[in-house]
Amino acid sequence: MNLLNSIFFLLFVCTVIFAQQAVAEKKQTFKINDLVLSKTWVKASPRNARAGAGYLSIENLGSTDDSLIKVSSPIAGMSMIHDTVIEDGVAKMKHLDRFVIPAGKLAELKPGGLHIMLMGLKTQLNAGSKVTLTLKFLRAGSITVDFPIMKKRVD
Ligand SMILES: [Cu+2]
Repeated sequence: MNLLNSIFFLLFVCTVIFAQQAVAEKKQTFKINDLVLSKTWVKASPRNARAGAGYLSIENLGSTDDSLIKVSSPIAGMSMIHDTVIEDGVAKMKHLDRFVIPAGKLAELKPGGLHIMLMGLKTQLNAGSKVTLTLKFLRAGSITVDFPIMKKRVD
């Protein structure tokens, strides 16, 4: 193998490893009692942004409704559950005390809809880094998960 081939081979190996890590991150799920959390991510935000948003999917495998009742993160002064509502043609964010995940259903928090609002950011939300979030559910209990920071999630 000449030098150029070696370089190409290394690039190939690196690309394969990187792609596998990306897939592993995408498929990562977390189980807490009857709930399965997936597609966790926080949107990368511009320099000096004071607020950010986190998203995930929550599947309730149980036969009883559950609710997300509290969110918190060490990187935010305050974390809240928000929904997006259209009022007079303008998208506005609405604070929710709780968010119900019906029995046997999949609930999705995603851009343009429900989200976890991170306010009073203490650090920048840089893509490639992670945000630790603790989610408290009425029935299932609390779970702490590292949400990867991404510019955009495609899946
Ligand atoms: Cu919000």
